[in-house]
Amino acid sequence: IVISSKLLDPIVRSANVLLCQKMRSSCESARNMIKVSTAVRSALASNKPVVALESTIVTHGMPYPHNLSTAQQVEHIVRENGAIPATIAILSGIIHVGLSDEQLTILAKKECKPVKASIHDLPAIIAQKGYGGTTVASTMYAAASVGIPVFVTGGIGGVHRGVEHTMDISTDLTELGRTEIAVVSAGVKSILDIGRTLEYLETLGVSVITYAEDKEFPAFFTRRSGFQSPYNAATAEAAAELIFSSFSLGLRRGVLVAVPIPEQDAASSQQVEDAIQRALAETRENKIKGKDVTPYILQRVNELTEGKSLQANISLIKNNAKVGAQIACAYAARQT
Ligand code: PSU
Ligand code: MN
Repeated sequence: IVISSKLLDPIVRSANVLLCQKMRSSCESARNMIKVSTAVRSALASNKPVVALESTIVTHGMPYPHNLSTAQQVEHIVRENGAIPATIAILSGIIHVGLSDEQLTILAKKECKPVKASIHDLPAIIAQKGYGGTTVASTMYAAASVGIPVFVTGGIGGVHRGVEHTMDISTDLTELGRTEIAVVSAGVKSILDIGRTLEYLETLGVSVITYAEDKEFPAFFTRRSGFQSPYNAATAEAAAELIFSSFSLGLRRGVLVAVPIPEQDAASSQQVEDAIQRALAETRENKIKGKDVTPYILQRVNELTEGKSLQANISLIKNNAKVGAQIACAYAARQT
């Protein structure tokens, strides 16, 4: 039997509508736990482009005051490029979507003792009315549940090197496999096993796109990882088109957009690699495990490269903010 796509189209669409309604009602109780700022709420209501931003980078990814100035500059770049920024974090047990400058400062100073809040940490932090910097996974969850289509970060978590001994695979990947949002990042840090991370994303059915003329998947601090993405998009419009078709199909998965760091900002790969090797050895010697692994390595790599990796980190996140805002604008235009 051949079913024409014309016939199938309304069926798929009505199934999607039903699904969305179901998702909304099951999220009803989450509404009291998620507070959307006025600016973000009105942008979403009028279909203006919104870009979600994570906050683990503020609470655990960078030292004060670099974390605060970077977060403020990133929000500024999103605005300059025509979108509304929605930084997501947990304050007094409530997930905030869109932070005031005052709230951002409270988190950046870290006196409120914010915890690294991934998906599995949310119940406890909320129950205990605590503070948290949301990871890629929990930011995806919060952003998607209020209808934000694009999210910008520095780098996502992935499959760790030595996974055969530790089983350490970031829940960021699991979330990409089940949450409908586009994640714009500079690829995956070489503190992780990049090849296995890409394999795992394929298993989860996540579309991975390199934002460049070619398909080489970037390695966060450097432009090349030696691995290929299955797809690439050279313009914001092309990326938005792909995101639009993923969402329209109702695949209910994320799309990963990997943006190579600008050439002039890339760190020396040998220096970073040496620092990573040393930091990894230290995590084994000092028995650092679980959620502490990523923040420990990030901090040590920064120390060992005398701040060079931090500088590269700041430049790439700013570049991602620009690209992400442009994609959000193209996506909003595509929808109307
Ligand atoms: N990778 C980076 N910088 C980061 C992180 C990852 O290059 O700041 C943070 C992100 O918030 C990411 C989290 O979601 O670490 C992943 O932690 P884990 O591997 O414990 O899931
Ligand atoms: Mn982990």
